[in-house]
Amino acid sequence: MRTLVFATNNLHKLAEMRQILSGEVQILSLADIECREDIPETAGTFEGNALMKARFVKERYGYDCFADDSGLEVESLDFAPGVYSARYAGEAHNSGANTDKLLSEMQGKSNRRARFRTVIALILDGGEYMFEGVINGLITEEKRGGGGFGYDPVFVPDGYTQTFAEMGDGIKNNISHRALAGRRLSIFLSNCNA
Ligand code: ITT
Repeated sequence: MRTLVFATNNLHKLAEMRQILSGEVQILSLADIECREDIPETAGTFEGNALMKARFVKERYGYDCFADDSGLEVESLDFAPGVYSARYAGEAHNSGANTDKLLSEMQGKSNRRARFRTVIALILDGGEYMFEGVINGLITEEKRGGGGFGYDPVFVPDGYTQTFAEMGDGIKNNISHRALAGRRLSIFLSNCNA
């Protein structure tokens, strides 16, 4: 099985991606390669940030790797918080505060459509590749459920009645934006092996 570093400091993303790619890619964490730095992500797009994180690890640590930049885009908020999802309520990266701020900005809005988007940047054998995953859904009026992370308690994917935080990791990791992008990565890697 191929081994790749996943350039993330978000342990929830790490656990999800290990489940999504299980049996296909062995994932090393930043702790496994003794990278304890705060990786800059100052680009204005998911694509730019994902590439910045992957290049940082490749250039400083030498490993082929991939990074995920992701976030929530809400139609009636002009697609905010977008690339600022992790720090919507400030630099503390506090999920509870971010979600509270989102619900408060959404008060009184009748259009509650939103989407989660993930862009994965892969650096492999000298090449750079991108994979995207999107899932559409609705923002709830209040938080529901204790699973997942980030904005999961306020997002109900289309075709479901439960939030990502209510449905459990097994379902979320089968249908989420990260699962879709991860599956594209996985297909690419298996074609490279062929
Ligand atoms: P790394 O940059 O170290 O990977 P991060 O948490 O800072 O970790 P991002 O910059 O990509 O990651 O920000 C993503 C934010 O978007 C994340 O902190 C959540 O607030 C939100 N988010 C992304 N995917 C999510 C998901 O599956 N469920 C809930 N919230 C999610």
